[in-house]
Amino acid sequence: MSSVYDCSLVELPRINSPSGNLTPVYSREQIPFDIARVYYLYDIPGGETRGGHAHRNLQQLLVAASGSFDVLLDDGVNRRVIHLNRPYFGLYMPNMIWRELLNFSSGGICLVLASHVYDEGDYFREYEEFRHVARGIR
Ligand code: T46
Repeated sequence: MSSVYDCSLVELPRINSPSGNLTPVYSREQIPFDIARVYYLYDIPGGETRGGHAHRNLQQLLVAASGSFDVLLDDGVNRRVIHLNRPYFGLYMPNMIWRELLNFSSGGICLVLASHVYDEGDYFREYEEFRHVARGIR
């Protein structure tokens, strides 16, 4: 069973040059899963929150590709808030973690590397259902 303490900040490689910087990410190197999907959140209106769900199986790496935002993590018992504001740090999240993304800066972009393709059946979208299942597994 995953806990919020299994969520970790991963420092990603940086290739710096006078013309700008580049960060590569490889499956099973910086992250413990094979990347099946990439998506990104952008044009987030001020004050909006994303997430508000958990995944049965999905693992992800979240990166603030531009700007910053906060990630509230909840395993059904404990809560943590992680601030992301550098494109060379990623937040690794195992499965069974409720997440809310909030306090997006203007122009903030959240890049996500995911272990599985999109599957609505993988979501818990009701917090009480998630908490009940998560606490039952513990
Ligand atoms: C998470 C945060 C960071 C797709 O069709 N394909 C996709 O790959 C995704 C992720 C979503 N969708 C559709 C499903 C919904 O109709 O886009 C709509 C919004 O999806 P969702 O509610 O998942 O969006 P967010 O931004 O609230 O959450 C997503 C991830 O689901 C979540 O795991 O950590 O981004």
